Amino acid sequence: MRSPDFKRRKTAWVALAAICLACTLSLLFYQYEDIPLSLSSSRPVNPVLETQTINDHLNTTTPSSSPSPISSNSATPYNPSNAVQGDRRCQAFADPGNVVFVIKTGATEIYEKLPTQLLTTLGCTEDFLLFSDLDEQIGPYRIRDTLADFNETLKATLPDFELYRLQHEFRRTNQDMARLKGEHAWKLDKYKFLHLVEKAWLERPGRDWYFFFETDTYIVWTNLVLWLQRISPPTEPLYYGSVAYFMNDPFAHGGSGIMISGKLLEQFIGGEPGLANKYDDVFESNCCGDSVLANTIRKELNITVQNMFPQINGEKPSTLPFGPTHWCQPVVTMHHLHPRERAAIFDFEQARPDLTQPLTFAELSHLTFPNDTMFDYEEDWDNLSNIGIEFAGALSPSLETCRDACKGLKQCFQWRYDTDGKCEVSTQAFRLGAKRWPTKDGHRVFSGWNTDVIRQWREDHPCHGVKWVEPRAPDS
Ligand SMILES: *[C@@H]1O[C@H](CO)[C@@H](O)[C@H](O)[C@H]1NC(C)=O
Ligand SMILES: *[C@@H]1O[C@H](CO)[C@@H](O)[C@H](O)[C@H]1NC(C)=O
Ligand SMILES: *[C@@H]1O[C@H](CO)[C@@H](O)[C@H](O)[C@H]1NC(C)=O
Ligand SMILES: *[C@@H]1O[C@H](CO)[C@@H](O)[C@H](O)[C@H]1NC(C)=O
Ligand SMILES: CC(=O)N[C@H]1CO[C@H](CO)[C@@H](O)[C@@H]1O
Repeated sequence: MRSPDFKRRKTAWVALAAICLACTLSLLFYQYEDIPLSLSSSRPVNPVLETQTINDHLNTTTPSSSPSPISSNSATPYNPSNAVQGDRRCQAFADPGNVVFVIKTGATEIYEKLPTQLLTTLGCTEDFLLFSDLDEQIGPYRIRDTLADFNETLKATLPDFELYRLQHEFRRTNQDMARLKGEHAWKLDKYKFLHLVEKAWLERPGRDWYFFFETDTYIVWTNLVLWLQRISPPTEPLYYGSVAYFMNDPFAHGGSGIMISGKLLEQFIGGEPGLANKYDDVFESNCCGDSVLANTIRKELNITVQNMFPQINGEKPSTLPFGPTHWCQPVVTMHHLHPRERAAIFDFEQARPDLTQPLTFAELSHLTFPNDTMFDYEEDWDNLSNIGIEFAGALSPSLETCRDACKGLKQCFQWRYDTDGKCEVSTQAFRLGAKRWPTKDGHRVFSGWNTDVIRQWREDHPCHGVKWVEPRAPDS
């Protein structure tokens, strides 16, 4: 059941979301203005838009004839008025109560990314913890500075903490911190990981599970609850995630979500703070905080991450490689979602006939590749095809020969042609990809999909039951 202040919270967030939109829009007009930073590093802070100006976009936009594939399930459209009656995900599964949700964010991105996270993924949770790099109160939500107890000497001297100091100055002088967004925020982020884990445990000790993720992580709530039912209660120290490597050492990738059992944290953190401070000086030399977390768990407890990929993964509907490797498994997490992409998955979930059934990649593929309105050709689009095609006599192919080469292959899902004369295809998976605007020097990319091949493959591969991923050693 919802707490009585849920409606109030929701109203507050709708208002905040509106304010954010207004902020973002006004920010767009500042993008090429010099940002008056006094960061000691010479690198400029990234402007809001990475590549082109708004005017460039408007000028080159041509209306697409086919509908956007990322839209609500057309068979059973989600009626927004349903939202008033409640979120169907929560009706299917209430919060099991044995897991602590821990969200890591940063002051430069929080107003852009947190509202939709709260309105979608977190809509069914009873309890969660919000950690950032600045103490803030946003409406009813308290956001903690994860780095409050970080070694003061290091905090005052490490170049990576320049942004941390600057954020306090921006607050004092009432400036918009979203303008500080970019690589500096990413560099500061890694220092949070151990304090994050320590604070989560000390604040909510003794729960079965601790699930750490970020504001741009999407969690399929119903799948998460079904997964937790399968693995609870944990009787041993467990550390699950999507495995990545740094210097040959495996770690659970943070943006994909990291699931750690209480049994592990009990041994790792103990009853009082101290563990995190012990390792404050090791972060600077490591690329990533999630890697430091893995190394520290291994050092302290001799426990290694277990791989849950692709159930836990770092892609999203437009970049997922649908096919043999991503098909009958349930999708629990996705990463790098823009707020609108998040809303589209939310609607897709609400429109499912039975939310108590696991959502597989196969089913999710209908969000990006709807049976009837699939993309078949797009100009200025990168479809992430990745197998280079060589033509006889080292001839440079044309767009047509590239397209025909794909049609001639046995199972070619899609092709991509670029104006350098490169032709690439994909035979192992179908992926949507994204708009890719022409570069200033006129380089363009074109993409096409063999929709019949995709439809046929989908029909030939129905899922008989759901393949839950079993935890496995990183190298297996
Ligand atoms: C927009 O397109 C027109 C006509 O193609 C061109 O003259 C103009 O320079 C373009 N503007 C920008 C900002 O690229
Ligand atoms: C902070 O780090 C410095 C440099 O590594 C170290 O000398 C100092 O003892 C640390 N302070 C605390 C309180 O741990
Ligand atoms: C760490 O664990 C591995 C495998 O579980 C074991 O072979 C090894 O002996 C352990 N090392 C220590 C120092 O306990
Ligand atoms: C998808 O389309 C194909 C051919 O157009 C049709 O045979 C098939 O039944 C459709 N599948 C679904 C799930 O609608
Ligand atoms: C993931 C992937 O394959 N990305 C490719 C998209 O296309 C560009 C250029 O065409 C490549 O450089 C990327 O590697």
